[in-house]
Amino acid sequence: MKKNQWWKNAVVYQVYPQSFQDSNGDGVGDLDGIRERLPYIKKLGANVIWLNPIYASPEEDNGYDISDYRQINPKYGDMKSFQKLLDRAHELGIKIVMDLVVNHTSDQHRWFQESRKSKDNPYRDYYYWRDPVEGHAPNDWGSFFNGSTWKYDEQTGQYYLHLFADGQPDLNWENPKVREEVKSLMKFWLDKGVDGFRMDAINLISKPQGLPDMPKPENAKYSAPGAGVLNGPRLNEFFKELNRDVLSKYDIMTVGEMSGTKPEQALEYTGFDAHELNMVFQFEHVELSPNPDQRLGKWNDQPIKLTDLKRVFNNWQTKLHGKGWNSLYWSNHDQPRAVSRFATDKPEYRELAAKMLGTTLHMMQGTPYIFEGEELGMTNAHKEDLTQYEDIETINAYDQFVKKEKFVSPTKMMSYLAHMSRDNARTPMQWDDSKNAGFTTGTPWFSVNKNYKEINAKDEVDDPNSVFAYYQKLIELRKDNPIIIEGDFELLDPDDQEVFAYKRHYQGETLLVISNFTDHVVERDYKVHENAERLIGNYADDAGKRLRAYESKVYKMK
Ligand code: TEU
Repeated sequence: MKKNQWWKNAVVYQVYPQSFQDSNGDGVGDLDGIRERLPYIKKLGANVIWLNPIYASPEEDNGYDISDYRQINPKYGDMKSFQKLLDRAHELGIKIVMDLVVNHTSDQHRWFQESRKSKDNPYRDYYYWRDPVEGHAPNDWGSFFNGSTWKYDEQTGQYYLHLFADGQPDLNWENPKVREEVKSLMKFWLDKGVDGFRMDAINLISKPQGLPDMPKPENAKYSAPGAGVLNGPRLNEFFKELNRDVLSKYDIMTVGEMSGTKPEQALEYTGFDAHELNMVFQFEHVELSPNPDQRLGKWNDQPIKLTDLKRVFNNWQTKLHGKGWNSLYWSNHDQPRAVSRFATDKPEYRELAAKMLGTTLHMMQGTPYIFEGEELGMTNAHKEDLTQYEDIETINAYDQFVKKEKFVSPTKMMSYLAHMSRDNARTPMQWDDSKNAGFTTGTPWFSVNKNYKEINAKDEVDDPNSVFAYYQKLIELRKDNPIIIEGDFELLDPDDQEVFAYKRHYQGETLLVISNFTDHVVERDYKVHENAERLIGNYADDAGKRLRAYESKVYKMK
């Protein structure tokens, strides 16, 4: 199969199906709703959609707990509506990438239902079952959603492993039958014509041999989630097998979701000669926030330090250049909203800040991912009450740190949630200023952000000064400027705590990207040539060395 690496030129738009567009008034987004909105995505200029899971699921973790990989969750539609969506997208020149969630299944999946029946069931070994050790769980691993990764099952007197919720038992990839099942379901979707996979938590599939205890943070009962389990011993081998037997036979793209991964490891997986995956989602920039205590994991309410952010991007940009491929993202369904977290959502600066972040990221090397609403500058939800949250990670964390351990005060924890909860990203798409922001005519499954009258697509799509119009232009620029796709990366002034500036070089051209991350004026001299062309900027005019609040601009020079 001839491969042209089309994914290098792609811009991906992430659709969180339940929150995108409801077409039948039941309050939940659906596949027909997405199809109706394809012209919007086309207008933005993105040419690939990543769809979060739409498969049958009891939804303990918003669809990341799959009970049947070959069925569509009825609340989203059926296989016919899926095929119609795929066909229409293809007609418009938009590809669709599916979420592949195969580190674990739902406990309602037929394999697990069989597996738990008896120790000699043919499916027993599809999962990890272990005897209790001195009346306790087999090891000290901590789950991503708090507590132990082991759950005791009365029926056979053994524990099963779940790195996420108890309803998400981990598949045993050591068992070749499991790998054959995964390959078969991948082919099922690829044969329908889908254009690739975003592979969920995929660097957790190879567990360390013997499942040993892992070091614990001080005073903690369990090891940190994923500690010692990420990027396990057989990961490269499993990827090569998937590539050889399935991926290489189709003209598709793959992106592996891989927290805790360094550029050196990413190169093993995405290196152009590796025959594994096309790119990974690394987590280093989204895990930078200062952590008040190791036990708290991701929970905090502090801004990141710009010098740290620059260090991380510089490392990825330079180490992968010419050898592997980066994915570029500020936000997704697991992260808070980009403006709220990396800049500001204060109304007077929000639009400037959203455009500034867009520029900073989209001028780097790699495939950009835009999470629905990011192109409008949508913000965190600023919820004030725990009952307004629904995400399992958020609720479990509150239960553990506030209620069980009394380790964090309720007020402080609410502040952490407002800053970091995944629910900030999951509020419905803001289409217009009508009731429920035009997302649904019914009662939305999750409440709409209160600011939808000020921030919505209807106001933005035809306004040449909107965040939407700015993102359109950023996407357009990569079509006419191969330097954005191919150029190398040079970070300027790594110790500057206010401005993120870098250069790209390609075939005698230089791109200079300048972003002021502060809300005040700063002066910087980057020796911009007189004949430099200003390709884009978030202020109407150019004030030269004076950089205004959240100002961002890009020059092209010979
Ligand atoms: O996320 C995997 C993952 O690494 C997350 O646990 C991440 O660290 C966390 O969400 C940050 O807050 C994937 C999916 O993207 C996520 O939505 C699922 O909950 C998870 O896998 C389990 O399938």
